[in-house]
Amino acid sequence: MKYFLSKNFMMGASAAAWQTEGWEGKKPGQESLIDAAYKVNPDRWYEGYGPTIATDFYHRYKEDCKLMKEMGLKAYRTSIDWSRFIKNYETGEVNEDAAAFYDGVVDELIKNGVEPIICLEHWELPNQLFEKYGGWNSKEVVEFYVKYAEAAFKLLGSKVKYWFTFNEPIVFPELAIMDGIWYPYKSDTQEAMQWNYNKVLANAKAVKIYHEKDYGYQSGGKIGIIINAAPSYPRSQSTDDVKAADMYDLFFNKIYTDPCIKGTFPEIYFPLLKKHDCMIAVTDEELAIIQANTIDMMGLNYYRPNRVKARSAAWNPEVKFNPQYYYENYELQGKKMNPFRGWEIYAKGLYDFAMILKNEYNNIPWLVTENGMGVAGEEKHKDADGVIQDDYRIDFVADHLRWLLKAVEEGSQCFGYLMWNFTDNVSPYNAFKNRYGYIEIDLDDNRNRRIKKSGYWFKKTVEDGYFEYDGFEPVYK
Ligand code: BGP
Repeated sequence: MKYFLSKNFMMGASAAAWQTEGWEGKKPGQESLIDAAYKVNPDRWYEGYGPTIATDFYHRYKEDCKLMKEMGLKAYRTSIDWSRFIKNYETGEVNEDAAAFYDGVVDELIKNGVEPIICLEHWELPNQLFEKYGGWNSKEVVEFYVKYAEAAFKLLGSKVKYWFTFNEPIVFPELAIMDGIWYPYKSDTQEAMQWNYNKVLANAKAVKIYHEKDYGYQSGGKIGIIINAAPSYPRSQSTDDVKAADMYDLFFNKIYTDPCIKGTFPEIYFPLLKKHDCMIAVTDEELAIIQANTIDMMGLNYYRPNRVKARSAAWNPEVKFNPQYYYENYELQGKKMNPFRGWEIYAKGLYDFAMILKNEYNNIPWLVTENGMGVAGEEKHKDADGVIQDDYRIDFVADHLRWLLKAVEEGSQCFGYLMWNFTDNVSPYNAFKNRYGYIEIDLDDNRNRRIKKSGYWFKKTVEDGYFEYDGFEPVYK
């Protein structure tokens, strides 16, 4: 069957500064929290690879922009590395070399016909602000972020029309502060919730400046936030399973989508935190800022659905509160899996979340800012010419796109699809284990770039304005 893309539909790809640039050009002390995570424990990163060189985008961005043009990419999202861009994190003074680099990247994208989409924080919080102030636990850091955001708007506002304040702001609080999986390996739900809240506040303050000052909003620029939200499916329709799914939805979707899109937190949220002795520092003045400064568009990173069920055992009262108090993860039998990443593949989830945005979030304009498939050992899929035959990725993208197009047909205001990633890239901790790109990065050959079969599929799809898909089931092994 043929699926048609409208002319203005933004077909592109996404990346992040820290996952591509490498550390070249960074001055001593200019490291981000995720850089620090690697420095502290390189042993926990797959085969020791980390952000040090990454894809060497810092030196090779012109080559990458040329490839984008060749492939017909309409948009490319990346981030500014806050820890690189700002010289004095407290005053917001800019590092001129870094400014020249980001200016150069944006110019190069535009020169190659690619719309630049810029995110201000893809976990590149300066490590100095973490060490001195406790990172996003601190309201002072909110103010430092606002200064940084304004410096970025000032530099690039006349060229960049799509801005995002944060990428997946929940991930660091969740994995590093609440669940002790990432550095700094904390297990403190209250602090994690303060990080989340402070990021929502920082988002609103950055939106306010972008809207009120003349950095491009008046001439049609847009600002939003990227959230890794997904539908929360209960195991069954029983009251307890549905409640578990609702609570999951609250703690992992709504504490961002509600305040950022509608201006208010769900009514039950603060009372719940109080009930569990986890209440955070919130003022009426801040809540008023959040209410008055909502986003223009949303970015959705969708990889997999959330499946939950009611807990079968009571919470251990000696363990401090964690949202898991209310749910357990549910393993759906027979689910389609990406075995390399261990994530379920469920393309219809994208349609379902599009309908949630349409029906419960004022039908806000949005785009898919990430969706993709990380696969290990791709070199074994090379053909005689050395081109990776990643039919599984074509299947993944086509299947998600067709569900997305169905949502658009039904009135969802989705205006684009950015695949993760343009090239293979460094993942947190998994480093180069699972490959995500339309373009291969050859680690054994000077990080050379080679377009995969999916990249040619992308090019043809953009040129033709449609793709054909019959829902074949590729072998993932
Ligand atoms: C998202 C992040 C990306 C990217 C992606 C794939 O959560 O925004 O930075 O890494 O997931 O996940 P991973 O790299 O962990 O496989």
